[in-house]
This record gives sequence, structure tokens and C-alpha cells, in this order.
Amino acid sequence: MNTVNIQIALNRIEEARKYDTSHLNLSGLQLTEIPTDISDMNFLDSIDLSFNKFVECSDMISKLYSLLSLNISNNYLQDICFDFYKEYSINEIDISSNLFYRIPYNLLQFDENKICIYFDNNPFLDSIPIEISTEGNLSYIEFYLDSLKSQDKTKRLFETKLLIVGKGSVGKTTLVKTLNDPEYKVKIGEENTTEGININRLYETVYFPAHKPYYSFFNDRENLYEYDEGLGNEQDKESYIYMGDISSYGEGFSDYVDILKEPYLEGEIFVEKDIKINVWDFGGQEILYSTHQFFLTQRSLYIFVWEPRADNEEESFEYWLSIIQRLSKNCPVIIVMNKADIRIKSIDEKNYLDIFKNIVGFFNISCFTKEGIQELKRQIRETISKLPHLGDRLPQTWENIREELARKELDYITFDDFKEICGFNEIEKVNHLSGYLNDLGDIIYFKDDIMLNNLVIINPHWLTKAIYQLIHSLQVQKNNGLFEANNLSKYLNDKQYPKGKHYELLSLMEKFEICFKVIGSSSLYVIPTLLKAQSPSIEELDRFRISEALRYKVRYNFLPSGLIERLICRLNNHLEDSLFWKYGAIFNSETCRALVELNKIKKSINLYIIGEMKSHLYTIITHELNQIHIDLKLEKIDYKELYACSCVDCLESNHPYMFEKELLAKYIIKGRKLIDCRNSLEQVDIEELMIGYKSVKAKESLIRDFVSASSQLQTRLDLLKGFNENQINTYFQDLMRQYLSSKKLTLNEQSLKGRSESGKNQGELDIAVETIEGNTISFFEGFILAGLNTKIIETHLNKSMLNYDSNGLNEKYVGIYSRAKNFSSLSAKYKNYIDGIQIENVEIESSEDISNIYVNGSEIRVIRTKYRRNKIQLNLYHLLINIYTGDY
Ligand SMILES: Nc1nc2c(ncn2[C@@H]2O[C@H](COP(=O)(O)OP(=O)(O)OP(=O)(O)O)[C@@H](O)[C@H]2O)c(=O)[nH]1
Ligand SMILES: [Mg+2]
Repeated sequence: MNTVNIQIALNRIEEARKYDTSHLNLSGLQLTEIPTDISDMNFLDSIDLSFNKFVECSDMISKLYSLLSLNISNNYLQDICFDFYKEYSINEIDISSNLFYRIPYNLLQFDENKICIYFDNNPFLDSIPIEISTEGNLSYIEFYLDSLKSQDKTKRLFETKLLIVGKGSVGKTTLVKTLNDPEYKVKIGEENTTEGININRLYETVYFPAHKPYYSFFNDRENLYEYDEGLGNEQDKESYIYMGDISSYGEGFSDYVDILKEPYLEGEIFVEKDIKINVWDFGGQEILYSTHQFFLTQRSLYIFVWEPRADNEEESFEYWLSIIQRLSKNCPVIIVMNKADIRIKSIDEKNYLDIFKNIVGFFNISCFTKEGIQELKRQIRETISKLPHLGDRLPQTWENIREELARKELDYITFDDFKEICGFNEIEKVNHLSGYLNDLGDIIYFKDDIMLNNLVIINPHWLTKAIYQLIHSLQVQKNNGLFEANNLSKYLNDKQYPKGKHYELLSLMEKFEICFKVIGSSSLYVIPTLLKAQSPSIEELDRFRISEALRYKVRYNFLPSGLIERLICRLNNHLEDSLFWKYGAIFNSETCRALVELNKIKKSINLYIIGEMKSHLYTIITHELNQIHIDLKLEKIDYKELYACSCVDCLESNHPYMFEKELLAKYIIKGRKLIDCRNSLEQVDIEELMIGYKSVKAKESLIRDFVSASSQLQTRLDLLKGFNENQINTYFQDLMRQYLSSKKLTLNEQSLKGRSESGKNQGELDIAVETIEGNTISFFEGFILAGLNTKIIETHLNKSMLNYDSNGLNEKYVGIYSRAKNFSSLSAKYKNYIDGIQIENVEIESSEDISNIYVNGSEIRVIRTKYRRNKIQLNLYHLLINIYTGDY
């Protein structure tokens, strides 16, 4: 040990004792042990022992019960000692970059919610799939390791996903067939276009270096090969010589550290593996581009196919390479020019390589003549041999579950079936596993969505084909994307897509932001991709291009598909009437209106807002747009945000100068208050300019959430048919909960029993909306109405306005589940009735039908009653929801 460093350490310890300091820094001193006893230094809050050469964690540390933080990262530790039976105050331990080859079990004694354990870069993580280790959750890792241990066998995952993308008709499907069968005879013109995504399986023999994670001396003593450069190319079978039975090799290795490194195997020795390649062949139709975000996964290999006859090569390259780079987080991509038998075109490879560092090669091939196929195959094998996730260890049970799922040859199963296949009783474990299989692409499952948590899709093609068939239906296209849920069987094959599965399919499509339900319609859906390209009326748009409008622009470096379509889906509860088209939409709030337009040529989105309190709607729209950017993995460099100049000239102009947000931010950081307008050359006050764009967290009304949940309720009329009031209320509550969770609000059933006897039936549900701190901010109660039963109405209004009012809640809701034959007549009568209603101690000001602001169809009505109680103005919203199905 370095004596100078030991002295430094001793000095620091002495100093800490002298001054009772709370922190002791012994980092980076190359210590192999702590040079003096520190076990009595209980005044220390934190100790930094990182970057030393400790092989063992000193006992002294485990005696420092009041220590809060310990950094012992970057040493050679294999274990850490904390006494199981003692109480520790510690809340942060960093053991990253050590040699823990096992999970440090005595750290699991600490409550994970109260302690932060950093454990990156330790050998026990080497073989843990990245999906699990990045969760940063030791108990998930423990579950995984436990599952590994409880089996006598584990399985290494030598499997990967190969995604083949590119425009329509470039030969993707033909390429898959050719890769599968080198003799495949291409019959030009006979391949059908791919409906959605086809998944095929391909096997290739690949050689991996014989070390972790591909090979472990202890577990896999088999199939080792020596590479001989003189015999041929890398990854060609002929170049590898079998080493014979090596199970008798190297028994003498006992030191773990050496074995972890396995230096004797480095570089020359390889292990041969048959790789299962799941080939995802995408239909190249542009109409499907907006689904890419869900299927262009990470941890995969990509082949981008193009053909020289296809026009506009640059645009196609830019789109595909950009979208792959973003969504896959830089997975390797091979660029393949197909149909070299017809035409060859040279491209500036270097230019693309400079921009897209994930390109691993360019190939000119012909599936027809088979030219270039062998070279392409070799490249595929080579790329696979370098993919980071191959060789992950999987518990045999998990692998069995995967096989069992595959054996089923079903499109989907219920959650209960899935649970049974898993064989765990603990729901948490089933959820861990479903998450992992979802990441692997084995299943599609949304555990947190009540509409979907009973559907585990095991054949993704089942879903994509349904999307494809719907989007490609001529009828739906003729209707500009409008279709009735009831008519789904017209577009989908009955056998594969039975009626009972329709609402789940629609929910999935809504989740994928491919379609949305028109709020307040019984079953009308819209697919924005199929909307008319033409905007509704120029005059309408001109109303927004005025000087008072708040203007905002996003300019993209490359334009991902489906931006506006997805924005329309996300904000469908803010759409104004039917004012939306393929490239734009008008959204509203109670006080203002916004026009959002896509300019494809200029690769930009423009936003104009007119009316009062513009920043509220501005915040809502930009928030959703931002979420889409996040989903598409766009980074700050991919787009620019721009704000309109506020100088006199620009204020009066329809074309104000637009400042980049980044530039304004730079000015602000430098303390500069003014900036020159590039149009008028006038100086503009930056702060003033930015006022309109300040995000506001306006005290948000819950009305839109209630309306959306009501609309969702109507998608399950079949289910509601047999429900009584309580059951409908419980279901409504489940739907509502999903809308509220993003706002950090919860729902609670309340029993008002004892406070009021008025009309409260046994078990009747009243729902309170609460903040996480437990403050009630609103109430909802729902009741069935089959005709104008004034007694029921009065009872409920009384309750809502009086009983709940003790807290002076600003907004309350009543849901009227209408089972009346004639909904519009009942709504009119209802409105009439409440116009004249009188309630004791309450001064009713007005009841206004405000459906036009919140609803686009005729099956939901929204009425707002403004009233005063104890002089305070309050609101009661009546939501009339048509749930009539004809047979009661
Ligand atoms: N001349 C020639 N034609 C080819 C070659 N490869 C494929 N084709 C033809 O090109 C057409 C389109 O091939 P597909 O494999 O269906 O193309 P795709 O990319 O899968 O098309 P989508 O599924 O619609 O996206 C078919 O008629 C093929 O026979 C080739 O190497 N040379
Ligand atoms: Mg195809």
C-alpha cells in the first residue's frame, strides 16, 4: 500500500475526529483497508470510500449505525456486511462498479422505499436482461435471479428481432422469402402487398466470442471453436475449427475474479449458436406509418430496403433512417438496394454514414438473380454477433412460458389464462413477467387499462392486420375515415375478429392514437389519417390569421408521420364541431379557440389562438404536442420552437417575425432584456414578448374528463344492458379513474349515510374526487333515468347541491344514465324541469346547455347550473348520457 496515501487517510480521520465533521472523504487513495479503527465515529453522516482497492468491506462500517450515506463504489468488493438484526439509519449506498457477482442480499433487508441503492456495473448484472436491470428495482432483479436459481437449468437468450422496413413494393417480403430459402424463385408481380406486419422466423448460425455474456466457463462448456483467418471470412462456417470436448479443460480456475474475466478465452475462441431471428416484415404503405412508433423497437436489427426506381430517394432515406434512429435508439441498420437486376443507382454512402452512425453497411442485391444475397447474410450474422443483448440469461421457467405461449398458436388469450400459464399466484410476479414479455415483443398487453387488461395479444399480426383492414376498407376511405363501431364486422373477418372483441380492438386503436370516438356519439369513430386533406373553409381559417392571435410554430428537421393525426386523437375532447382535417384542426376552450395546421413542405406546425385566456389552451396543446415528441423519441435538436415578435409592426402584421425560443433563452441567460426584430429592426422587450407563452396551470375544471369518461361508457352499451345503477356507477368510476390518474387525483367512494337519509338507497355510490393529500375537490353521483321522474331528479339535485356543499365545492357532477327511448326528448324535458326547479337554501341563477362546447354528437348533453349558496357562486354539471339499448 502506498504509505503517503495511508498517511493522508490517517490525517483525514484524525481531522474528522478533531472537528466532529459529518463527512469523511477517503476516496481515490488506493487503500486496501481502512488504516485505523473508525467504528466509533458515530458522528459521521457520510463516508466516501470510492475508487480504492478494497476487496472486503470492513466490519467497521457495519458498526456505524447512524451513518446516512456510504459511497463504496469502484472497488473490488464481492460482498458487503450489514448486520441483519441491527437498525441502521442509512438511506443511500453506492456499491456500483465493484465485483458483486451475487445480489448483495443483506441490502435487501432495507426498505426499498426508504433507501437508494446504486448498484450499476457489477458482474451480477452482466447476465440480467437490460429490461430488468434498468428498472433499478432490486426486488424485480431478485425475482429474476430467484427464478434463475430455483431452476436447475437456465437458458441463454440467443434470439433477436430483425425489422425490414421501406416503402411499398420495394421487395421486403420477397427478401424475407429469399433469406429463408436461397433457392426461392421470385415470380415478379405475384407477391401480394403485406397487410400490416408479417412475422416470420429465420435461423442463422452465428459465432460469438467465448466470454460473458455469450459464454460462461462454468455453465456452458460446449461447442467452442477456434477462428482461423486463413480459412475464410468472419462468420463463415468454414473459418471456424471445432475444439473438441473441452469439459476437461482448465479445472484449476478457482479464483472468481479471474473467471469473471476469463482472459484465456478472449479474442480467439468462439462459441457457435443457432440464432432464432424473428423477422418483422412491415407493409410499406404510407398509411401505416403512424403505427411505427409502436413497432420499431429497440434491441433489434434493421434492414432498410429501397429500389432505384422509387422516386425521391433522399426523402425516403431521410425519413426512414431518422425514424429508425430515433425510435430504436440507434440500433444497427443495413441499407439494401433491391432489384439490382433492373436498375442500379449509386448513392453518396459517405454522406449518409456521416449523419447516421448506426448504418452498418450498404448492399446492392437482387432477389430475382440472388446477386448480393450471401454478402447480405454475412453482414446480418456479423451484426447479430455484436448486438448487446444476445446471451442474456433467462430462467428456464420463463422460457417455458414463452414456448407455451408460442405453442398455443392463438391470437390472444385472457389474463386469467396468461396467469395460469405463468403458474405464479402473486399478481406482482405475473405483472413483472408480462412487462418483460411485452418488452421482448412476445405479447402486447396493457396491464393498467381497464378496457384492455383482460386481453393478452400473443400474435401481433392479429392486431396490425385489423388496423390494416380497417384503414384499407374502401368504404371507410370513402367516408373520410368515419366508421360506426357497430359495423366493424363489415370490415373485419368474423372468425378472426369476433364481435365480442371489437371494443377491445377499438380501445387498442385508440391507445395507438389511430382513431378516436366522437364524443357524445353512440358509436361513431374517426381515423384522422383518412380525413380529407382539404381544410373545411378558408374563411374559417382566416379568422385566426389576425394580429391579435397568439402565434407559435414548431419547425422540424425531419417530419415524422402522424403528428397532426395523433394530436387530434389526443385532444379529441377539445375539438370544435367537425372542424378537423388531415392537416389541421380547430380546438376550443370555453374562452378561446385554436387553429393548428401542418405545413408539410416547410416541415412545420403552426398554432394560432384567438379569444380570452389564450395561454390556457396554449399550455394544453403544447403539452400534448410535447408528449408526442417524447413518444417519438425526438430530441431537442430535432425541432425548433418559435414565438412571434411583439414589436408594433409585427403586432399589426399577419406575418410577424418568429424568434427561436432557444435564442431568446440565450439572451435571457446573458441578462439581455432587449432583442432586435429582424423585420422592423425595432428593439423588443423579451420578457413582454414571452408573456403570452407562459405555461399556466389554470385551475382546471374536470368537466372534459367527465365528458370523456361518459363517452367511453357508451362504448360498452352491451355490458351496461344488464347492469343496475350501482354497477354502472362502479364501472364509470373505473373509467374516470384513468382520466384522473394523470392529474394526480384519485376517486373515493363516499358514504353519506348518517348525514342525510334523503333518498339514499342501500349501497348507493357517491364518488368523491380527491387530491393525493386527501382533499376533496369534487363529487359525482350517477343515477338511471328512464323517463322524467321528477322525484328521483329532485332527490339527487338536493343531495348534490346541499349535502355535498358543506365544503363549498366549486363544481359537482350528476350523471344521468338515460334509458329513455327518446333521448333528445328526455334531455329537453330534463332541461325544462331544472329551469323551473327550486331548492331550499339555494339560489339558482341559471341552467345553460353547454353541450356545444364539450360534445360533438347528440348522445351526451351537458348542462351547467350556476347557483349561489351562502352567497358563494357554485356550479353543478348535469351529464345526460344515453345508454338506451332497446331492450329493458
Ligand atoms: N425485378 C425484380 N423484382 C422484384 C425483386 N424483388 C421483388 N420484386 C418484385 O417486386 C414486387 C414487390 O415485392 P414485395 O416483396 O411484395 O414488396 P414489399 O416491399 O413487401 O411490398 P409491401 O408489402 O406492399 O410493402 C413483387 O412483384 C416482386 O416480385 C427483384 O429483386 N427484382
Ligand atoms: Mg410486403
